[in-house]
Amino acid sequence: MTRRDLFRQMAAAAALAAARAAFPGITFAAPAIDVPLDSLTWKKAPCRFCGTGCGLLIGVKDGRAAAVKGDPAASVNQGLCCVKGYHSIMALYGADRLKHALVRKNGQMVKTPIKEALDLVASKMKETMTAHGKDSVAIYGSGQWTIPDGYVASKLFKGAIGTNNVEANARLCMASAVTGFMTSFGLDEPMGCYEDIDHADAFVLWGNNMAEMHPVLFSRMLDQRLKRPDVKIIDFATRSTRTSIAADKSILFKPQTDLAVANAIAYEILRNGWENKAFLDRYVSFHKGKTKIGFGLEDKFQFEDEAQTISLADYRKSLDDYTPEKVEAISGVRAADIRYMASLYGDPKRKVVSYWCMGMNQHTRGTWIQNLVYNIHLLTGKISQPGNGPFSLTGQPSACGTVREVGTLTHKLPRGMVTNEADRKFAAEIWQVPAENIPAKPTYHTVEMFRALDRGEIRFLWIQVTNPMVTMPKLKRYRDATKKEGRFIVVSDVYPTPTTDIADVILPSAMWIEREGMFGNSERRTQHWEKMLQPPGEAMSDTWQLIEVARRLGFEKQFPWKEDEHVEQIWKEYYRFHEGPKHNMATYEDLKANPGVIWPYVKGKETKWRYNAKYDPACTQGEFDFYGKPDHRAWIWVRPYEAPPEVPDNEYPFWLNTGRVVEHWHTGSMTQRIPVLHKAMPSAYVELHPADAKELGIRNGNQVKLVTRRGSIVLPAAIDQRGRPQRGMVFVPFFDEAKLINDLTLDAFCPISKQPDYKKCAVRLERV
Ligand SMILES: Nc1nc2c(c(=O)[nH]1)N[C@H]1C(S)=C(S)[C@@H](COP(=O)(O)OP(=O)(O)OC[C@H]3O[C@@H](n4cnc5c(=O)[nH]c(N)nc54)[C@H](O)[C@@H]3O)O[C@H]1N2
Ligand SMILES: Nc1nc2c(c(=O)[nH]1)N[C@H]1C(S)=C(S)[C@@H](COP(=O)(O)OP(=O)(O)OC[C@H]3O[C@@H](n4cnc5c(=O)[nH]c(N)nc54)[C@H](O)[C@@H]3O)O[C@H]1N2
Ligand code: SF4
Ligand SMILES: [Mo]
Repeated sequence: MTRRDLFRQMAAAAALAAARAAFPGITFAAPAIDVPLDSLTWKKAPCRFCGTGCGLLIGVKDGRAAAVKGDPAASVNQGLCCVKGYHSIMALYGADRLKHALVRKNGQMVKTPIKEALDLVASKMKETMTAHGKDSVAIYGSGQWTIPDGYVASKLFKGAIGTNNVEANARLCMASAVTGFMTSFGLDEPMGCYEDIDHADAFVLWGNNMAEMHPVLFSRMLDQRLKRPDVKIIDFATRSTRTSIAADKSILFKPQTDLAVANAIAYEILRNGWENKAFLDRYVSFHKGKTKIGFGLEDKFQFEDEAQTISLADYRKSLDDYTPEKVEAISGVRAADIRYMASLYGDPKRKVVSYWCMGMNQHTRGTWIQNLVYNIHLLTGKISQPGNGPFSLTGQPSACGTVREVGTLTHKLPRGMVTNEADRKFAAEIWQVPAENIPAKPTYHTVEMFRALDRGEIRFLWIQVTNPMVTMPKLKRYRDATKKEGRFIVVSDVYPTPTTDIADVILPSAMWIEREGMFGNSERRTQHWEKMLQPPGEAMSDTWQLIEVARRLGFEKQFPWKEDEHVEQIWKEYYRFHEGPKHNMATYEDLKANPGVIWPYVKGKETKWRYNAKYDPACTQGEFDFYGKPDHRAWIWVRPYEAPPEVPDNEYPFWLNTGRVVEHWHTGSMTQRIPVLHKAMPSAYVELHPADAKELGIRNGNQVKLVTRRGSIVLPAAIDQRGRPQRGMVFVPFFDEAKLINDLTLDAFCPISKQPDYKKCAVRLERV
């Protein structure tokens, strides 16, 4: 039976009675509830799914999670959830949950005691390092790693073993957000918080489908518009979605031309004299970087930007190429609409929040477009105040908490960078390893890590909480790489996936509330949950798997923690990295006592707006203090519009855009196993504009072959179903592991962030 048949069977069983038999003890959202609510014990946990970080209460009875509700005490969601949150506990109980370790023997996966599998992992690592050196072993983790998972992975690989071969899928997701923050402010993560929603008068969405991907935050915005009818929501996007329909104004632009539009808005602000002169004078400096910076399509691509300081006059002059009329010709956005957007930002009486997610991050000029949106907020001084600010939304539940704050990326340490000697020394002291252990040079970012696996520089790869054999761009190359002779792949997961399909060892993981953990959401909020359930079979948390292997490698001293206390002990050690007013975290005790705590958490108080002396105790000069930069100023950047590497032509005349749907989490490994979600959205499709469909003779449901320079796939056409692409563009979601759209995508990336662009490449359509 294929996995797809299994999902179908499980969904068929969702006819309620049958489903209850399949998931005894689960309360379905249906009239018949067989667990009396007052018999449940309720415990808090952040939602397993998106970076919104809703607080949930989980009802547990007899060792099973039986019910979920939104936590009314959680400020994020105030008792509300979306479909994924409400069904989250069902993801624990799919029929084919991995319960035992599996080891490949003569081509077959053989059930193996987990202790033996861990022995094999450790001995393979040793053997590989002996033969090929430390940089031949690597770990590829995730923004769904808990904070302890990522911390232990970083300490083991960077500190104990001594390789910077640590990366995470957040490179595919948040890397441009990080480099955007670093280049504009010198410190990562948003200055504001979700409370901005309660104060803002206008919301500009710069290419994200919030109604489906951050639904609870979107409802908070809609709620504000109901309460204050003057509130405006602008959806600036390349595709019409549910977000566009709910917005007050939908403005569509051609892919990549957001760069030009952002510059045109800045042009208009300056032309009208809407800039905040006092703010610019005191708190902003102006800079210019390199141009024509490439796309990373070739192996071992290197790029280093160089900042040149310029004046406001130079900056103003650079915008001459971006008059609304010129930009209308590039972007397809009417000059009047550009002026309208500029007027929202320019109106001193209106508070504006900008939101974005993958439209701006998965972009070959991802760092630049972040800089350009920051420019607009800096020009008008609309930043770091309640209701005013740019806000980069995160995707995964702990892309911030784990990948960005613990620093599970090749160049990062929990505090600072591997390239900085003081940072290495600081980490080595806490980790109790010699400072020389931590190499001073970063190795591979994610795309390059898989390329190195292909080239044979990496021989051993441990993959945890991510499904790269569905989610890597230009997938075929990297799938073939994993199957090459002499490569050893370990995969920790909770279900069989295309990634476990290529593994040599599969380790069954304890999932979410089956272990203790912490996540950090989009608004710098750290959230703790306790272990509520016993994991099935021999499943073990990702943290504990790493500790077991670390000890087998001889690092007992660095990993001395006790099984029932290790999360607390790890937190207490990790806490030391961020001490100080700029990043202080909550104590373990405070985390346990609250639904979540925003950092910097100083003297028992959350810092909701950073860089504003009214709220942020780390400010030492002026009303605003952008202390992340040596000049204590935020940086405005000159960044031009540059076209992407692959654009439609005669042979491949359409743009291919990819993304998500509300029902599914990424590769569907969890949500496809939740019958109601699978039934609501069973398989992938290609969305076309009705006029293009008509021209090609394609009707709803017809099979269409999509061909790019890298591969092809056949999908049913969806015309005016969930969303509508512009003419000349198509959209395909990536949740369906049976229809791998990433066989078609391109692995071009932003040269500064190294984040790939899944939103644009050129495709041909053929009716089958
Ligand atoms: N239901 C659900 N929710 C999720 C997830 C999920 O899998 N399912 N995943 C979570 C994760 S990890 C992430 S990263 C987020 C993603 O959240 P989103 O970014 O909201 O979702 P996507 O579908 O990836 O991207 C959609 C947007 O990309 C924009 N876009 C395309 N091309 C361009 C361009 O050239 N420039 C700009 N500016 N925009 C462009 C489109 O206009 C569209 O609005 O969702 C999170 N939430
Ligand atoms: N075409 C296209 N591709 C994309 C994107 C896109 O927009 N378009 N977006 C990119 C982005 S933004 C992201 S974030 C990535 C997401 O890509 P992935 O991280 O690869 O996708 P997930 O489905 O979230 O994978 C998580 C895996 O962890 C498993 N899992 C769940 N809980 C646990 C646990 O507790 N422990 C362990 N060990 N495993 C667990 C799940 O079963 C699943 O296999 O995809 C990227 N790829
Ligand atoms: S919005 Fe995100 S965090 Fe909240 S319930 Fe839905 S998936 Fe979970
Ligand atoms: Mo993501």
